[in-house]
Order: sequence, then C-alpha cells, then structure tokens
Amino acid sequence: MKTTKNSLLCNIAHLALLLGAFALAGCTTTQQERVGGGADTATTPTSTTIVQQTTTITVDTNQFPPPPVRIKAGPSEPFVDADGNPWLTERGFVGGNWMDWGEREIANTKTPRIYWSEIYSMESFSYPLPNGKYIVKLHFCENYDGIMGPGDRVFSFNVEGREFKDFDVWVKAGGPQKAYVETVEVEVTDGKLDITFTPQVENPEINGIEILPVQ
Ligand SMILES: [Ca+2]
Repeated sequence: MKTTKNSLLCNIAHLALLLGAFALAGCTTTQQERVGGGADTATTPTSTTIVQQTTTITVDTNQFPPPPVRIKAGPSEPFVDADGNPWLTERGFVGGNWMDWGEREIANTKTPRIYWSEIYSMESFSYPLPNGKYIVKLHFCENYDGIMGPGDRVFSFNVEGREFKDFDVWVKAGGPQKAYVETVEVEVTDGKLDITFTPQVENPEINGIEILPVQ
C-alpha cells in the first residue's frame, strides 16, 4: 500500500510538472504573439502618416511663417515699410522672371521700395496658411518703359476664387511709376491661399503681396 501510495504521489507530481511545463509553453507562445503584434503595430501606416505631417509642418513654418505676412516680389532684401511692418523676400510664386528697376520715385505710397522690383510672367502664387478669412493686398506699379499707355499690359488674376478680369495697371494706378493696391477679402478652406495669373496683352506683373488675417 505504502509503495502504491508513493508511486501514485510520484505520478501526480509528474503530471503536475508536465502541466506546469505546458502552461509555461503556453505563456511563452502567447507572449511571443503579443510581441509580434506590437511590432506590427509600430510599423502601421498611421505612424508613418504622423511623421509625414510633422515634417510638412516644419517645412511650412520655416519657409512660410503664419500671417500677417508681407512678401516682396522680385529681387530684394528683407526690409521694414513706413508703417514698421517687416517684408519677407519673395516666395510662393510659380514661373516668372525678375526685374530690378533700381531706386526711383513712386507716387501714391509711403514705401516706394515695394515697387522698385517685380516678378513678371508668373503663372501662380501659393501660400500655406490656416483656414479662415484673410485680407489680401496686391501691390502693382507700372515701371516698364515699353508700356506707353492704357491697354499695353492687360491680364487677369484669380484670388482664391475671386476673379479680376482685364486688369490694367496703367489704368488702375493712373499712369506709370504710381502705386496701386488691390484689396481682396477671401476665405481659405483648403489650407493655402491660391492666386493664378493669365496674360492677355504683354505679361502679368506684381510687386508685392500682403496676407492679413481678418480680426
Ligand atoms: Ca486655396
């Protein structure tokens, strides 16, 4: 009996050890599966998307600081206008060429420097910014001596859906070397201000752009 009981106890102990071993093996397997799942989660597209968004925001902040911003078109150093507002060097245009007219008298402005250079024959302008309402001020001045009067330079432009057809800088400003500012209120809903230019007679030109949030 004693031997039989010991033998039975021994068998039970064996069985317990085996069950324990199976249990451990099960635990190990489960843990490995979780580790594997965790690794898969870490490489899901969601993480990649977040990284891409962060990268985009960093680039935008460096090149395109948030409004209010004032951008000089054409060759220029950064400067401060007569009202104490800083102007950035050119950015955001697609296509076009530069012209530097040098220092000269410009009527109808406290800051002639805005009109001493230009970009012309550009296709478009784009500036990333938070959605919302903005006042956009477009600065024009006719400096080219090849433009002799009304009708010599005519173009159209579209500011975030608002169309300006048959625009003639000479007519709007009242002659050459006179500043004219077109003020447009727009609502941006796609994360960027978009302006397109379409030539009709000669090339479109522009001297500066202000983007001001509506208070
Ligand atoms: Ca837009």
